[in-house]
Amino acid sequence: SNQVCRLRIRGMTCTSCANAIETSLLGVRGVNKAQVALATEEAEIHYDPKLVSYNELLEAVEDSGFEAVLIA
Ligand code: 9UX
Repeated sequence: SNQVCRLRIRGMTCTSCANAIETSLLGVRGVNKAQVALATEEAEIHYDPKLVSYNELLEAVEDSGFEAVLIA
């Protein structure tokens, strides 16, 4: 199955930041698609909730050096 969530990401200052976060998210098992927008500070993530949790998505962003919170 597939689900979409959005995260607010703090701390990005350039396009490479956004690309690094996308790469990090895409490396998580169960993530099918990840788009990070610098201008809006938002990430849109398509994932299988049977394979990956919100917390793992947040951790993937934080491991690449940025803060993330779920957008309700
Ligand atoms: Mo370049 Mo963006 O080091 O933080 S990746 S500014």
